[in-house]
Amino acid sequence: MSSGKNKGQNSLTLHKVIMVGSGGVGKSALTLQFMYDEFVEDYEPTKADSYRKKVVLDGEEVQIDILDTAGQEDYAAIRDNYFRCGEGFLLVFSITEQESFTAITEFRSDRHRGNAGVWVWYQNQSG
Ligand SMILES: Nc1nc2c(ncn2[C@@H]2O[C@H](COP(=O)(O)OP(=O)(O)OP(=O)(O)O)[C@@H](O)[C@H]2O)c(=O)[nH]1
Ligand SMILES: [Mg+2]
Repeated sequence: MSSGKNKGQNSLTLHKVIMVGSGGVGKSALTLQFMYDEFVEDYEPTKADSYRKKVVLDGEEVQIDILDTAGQEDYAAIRDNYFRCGEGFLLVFSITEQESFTAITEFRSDRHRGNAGVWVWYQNQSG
């Protein structure tokens, strides 16, 4: 992740990561796995949820702020508001759903060209 100039409430460096991808590809499942080491089987479409966790990164204790966005188009307006503040983006797609890969590819190239954040593609096995 980049410069780390943001500071959290208790002065730890804060890194902002945004989960991006179509509805049902597994963004929330991945987020909850990272946060609580649990796999959630139920599917409840997300509007927008945020999480914060302390981790050690390159020997330094930092805070990771994860914004789990909505894949469902019904919530697109809420979701799009958040993208500006991202520092790192995890682009999630399902290996069983070609359109979910097309969606993140278009998202990356059309709407956020020039964003200096870190972009990571993640292939999930949803469905
Ligand atoms: N088989 C399988 N199921 C998965 C995997 N990841 C998530 N799921 C399931 O797929 C469904 C949707 O997962 P979510 O994590 O809620 O999907 P999402 O991307 O957050 O969806 P939205 O919030 O609507 O954008 C849930 O029932 C999960 O349990 C996976 O890797 N394999
Ligand atoms: Mg979700």
